[in-house]
Amino acid sequence: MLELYHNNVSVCAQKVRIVLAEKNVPWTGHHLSLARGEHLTAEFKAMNPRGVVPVLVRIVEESEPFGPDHAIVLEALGALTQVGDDQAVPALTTLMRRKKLFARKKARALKEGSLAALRSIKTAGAQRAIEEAGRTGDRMLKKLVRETGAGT
Ligand SMILES: N[C@@H](CCC(=O)N[C@@H](CS)C(=O)NCC(=O)O)C(=O)O
Repeated sequence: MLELYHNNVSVCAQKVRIVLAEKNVPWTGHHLSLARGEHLTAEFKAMNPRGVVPVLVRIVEESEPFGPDHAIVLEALGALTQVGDDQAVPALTTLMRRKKLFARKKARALKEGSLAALRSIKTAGAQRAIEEAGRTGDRMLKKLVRETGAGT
């Protein structure tokens, strides 16, 4: 299940709620009062150091990328190209190493998306994850890393 940290009057959060509704994606919400500064607590900033809403979490970690959530996970991978730091690297690493019998096409799309996101993130951690995948990944992953380069 996706979790959204949001606020009722924040237009930024409303946009995300609209997309989730349009796409019929179930989610649970955590409402934060901006007036009371609930977005400025240490706990929330650990999740989003910028201290702003909305924050949509667990898309990549807890969705079913080989099942009904495949398309939304691919979209999330597109968004993760914008992250610019190491936060998403562990989730992307796990995702690109996932395999499933008889789901070759989906596996390929997920691996390609994860690699593309890691390449755009461009940090040393992301770079290491790609190199490691090229050495120790499954056959498909190694091939994709070879075909697209390690991103240096
Ligand atoms: N596109 C930005 C927008 C986030 C944003 O600016 N959110 C506003 C509400 S619309 C916010 O949380 N403001 C609280 C504050 O600045 O203290 C993001 O998601 O990073």
